[in-house]
Amino acid sequence: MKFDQGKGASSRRKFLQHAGFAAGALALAPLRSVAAAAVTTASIPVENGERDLIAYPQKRPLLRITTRPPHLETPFSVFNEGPLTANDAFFVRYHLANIPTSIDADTYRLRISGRVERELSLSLAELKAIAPAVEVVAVNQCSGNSRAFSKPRVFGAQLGNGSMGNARWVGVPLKAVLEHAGVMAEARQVSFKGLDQPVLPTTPEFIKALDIDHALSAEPIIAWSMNGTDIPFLNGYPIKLIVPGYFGTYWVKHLNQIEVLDHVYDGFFMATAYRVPDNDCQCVPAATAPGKTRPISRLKTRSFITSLHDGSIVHAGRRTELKGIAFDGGSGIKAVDISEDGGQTWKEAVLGKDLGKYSFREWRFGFTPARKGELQLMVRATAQSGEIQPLEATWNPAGYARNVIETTKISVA
Ligand SMILES: Nc1nc2c(c(=O)[nH]1)N[C@H]1C(S)=C(S)[C@@H](COP(=O)(O)O)O[C@H]1N2
Ligand SMILES: [Mo]
Repeated sequence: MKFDQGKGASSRRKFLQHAGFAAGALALAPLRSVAAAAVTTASIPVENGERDLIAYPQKRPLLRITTRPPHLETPFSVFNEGPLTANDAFFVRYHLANIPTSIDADTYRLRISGRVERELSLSLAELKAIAPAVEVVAVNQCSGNSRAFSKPRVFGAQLGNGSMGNARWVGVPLKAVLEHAGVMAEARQVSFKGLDQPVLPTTPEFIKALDIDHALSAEPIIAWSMNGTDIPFLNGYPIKLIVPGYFGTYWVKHLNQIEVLDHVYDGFFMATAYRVPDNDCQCVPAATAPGKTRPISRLKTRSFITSLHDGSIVHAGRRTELKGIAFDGGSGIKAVDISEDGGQTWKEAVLGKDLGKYSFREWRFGFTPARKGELQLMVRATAQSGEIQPLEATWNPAGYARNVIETTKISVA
């Protein structure tokens, strides 16, 4: 793909046009031909689970959920490659069809306004100079990850388990930037907006907000580096808000406007969308509507087997090494357990290297299946916070924050 990587004299990023992307009529042909050499479809195990595998610029073929805007999922096998998700395999999600197709890093500005002592308009160089860079390995997971498995099924993008990824992010603390601007005493929330725009004036802008205490905590960072290199265009180049432990909806891409507010932000993507039932399980009885809701926030504890999938075959009497990942909303993983008997008894897996409490934690488990036949393997994580995955799936109308104990059905031959 011929596009400017920003390594030359100019750091202008302009590649979606080369992919035929900016054309109003959506020139799919070049995109198809990119992916043609690879497998062209894949599926997730639900009705209507067939997906095209499409390669976008800087991306290997990913599962296409929608085209305009691009919404791509990571094929699940990628999560067996290691605890960090490669940039070219990382999922992509946008809400608004008018996404940037060309970004000039030299003229890019991040504006900070609202209830601040000094309004700022920072170049990327000025942003980087505000404070020493910090690094965090953190999971970005879409609120609707695994939504397609909701029963009864729910409206929204029918996502499998691939709308998540784990990366090493480098940037400056949001707190340092806000303090540079000088936060006024009446501040209650901080809102964040990126370069993407609605096509129609009636469509709400994608703006997210964090409470002031959260925004001024050590957690959120404004990052420019992902796994040691520039953030891929579709993942938010040149800068993206990283909110470790929080669902991906707050991780605003192509971040260019920060506003300190003296009130709770009430735009569509906070007040209407991305809300969960206001109770401990964030759930309601299936097919009912919640009374009170609140904005979705921290990730729930999850774990997956990555080395085997439904239909995998292992051999009786032969040792099998299981491998997988686990994560939670920022307390860190305490234990991962495996059950071979439908959840009656559990055996502890061995945890892999600790990359930090916001990261995927790899785990391994060796076992020797005794009998031939079908075998259901279950994996369950317990977080340092004490949170443990439920055996029964909970339900909410948007299919958010799924975290039921996963079962992988394999055959022993
Ligand atoms: N500017 C912008 N940032 C955004 C969004 C968006 O639509 N526009 N979507 C959010 C949602 S819902 C998710 S899940 C993550 C996905 O991040 P990724 O595309 O880098 O994987 O981006 C978040 N940041
Ligand atoms: Mo999302």
